[in-house]
Amino acid sequence: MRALLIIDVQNDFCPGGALEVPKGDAIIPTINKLSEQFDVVIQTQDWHPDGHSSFASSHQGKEPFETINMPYGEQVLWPDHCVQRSQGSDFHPDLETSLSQMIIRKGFRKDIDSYSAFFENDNSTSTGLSGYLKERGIDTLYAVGLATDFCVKWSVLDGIKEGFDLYVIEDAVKGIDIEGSVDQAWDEMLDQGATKITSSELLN
Ligand code: VGL
Ligand code: ZN
Repeated sequence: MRALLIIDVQNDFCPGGALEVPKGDAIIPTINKLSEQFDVVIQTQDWHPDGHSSFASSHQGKEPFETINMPYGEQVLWPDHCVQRSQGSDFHPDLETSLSQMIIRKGFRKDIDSYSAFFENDNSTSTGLSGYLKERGIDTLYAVGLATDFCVKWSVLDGIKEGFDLYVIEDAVKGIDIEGSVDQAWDEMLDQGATKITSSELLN
């Protein structure tokens, strides 16, 4: 059985948001159409506490988009974004959320960031999504949302490692693109066995 996985379509990742993905909102109409074609729709929501360790503002003298070493490895520092209960953490108002059966929140532990829908950035703390999908008999995922080069990429790579078949819908994802990171993300995803498709192959 297949599921649509809608990653982080939240105000802060859309134009005007704290960590905006250029034209991030442009994929929303396509995602809404796709949702209607799926029996199972799952969403993720980036959901950070105030003062989260991935925020540059939590590290003296650091600016957004610099990197630091965390106990679990290298971490890009971000502007404050998707703070729990803030308007920026809400799903974009145009996103159809009523068809979603499960919303998985991630990044709520202050000391670990979580790009992936499956594992936090330490690569071992599970969000529980893999077990949820397996218990429901879901073996194939179609990934859409934001951002191609971070949360989409890590969700796809971890999903493959967890044994799922992963399709990435090219016209329903958008990236932040730091120094070629979108092209690199595609290379990594395809290299690890993801399949790139367009929404027209699924919509009729
Ligand atoms: C994301 C950076 C920080 C994402 C989340 O959704 O891609 N990127 N937090
Ligand atoms: Zn985040």
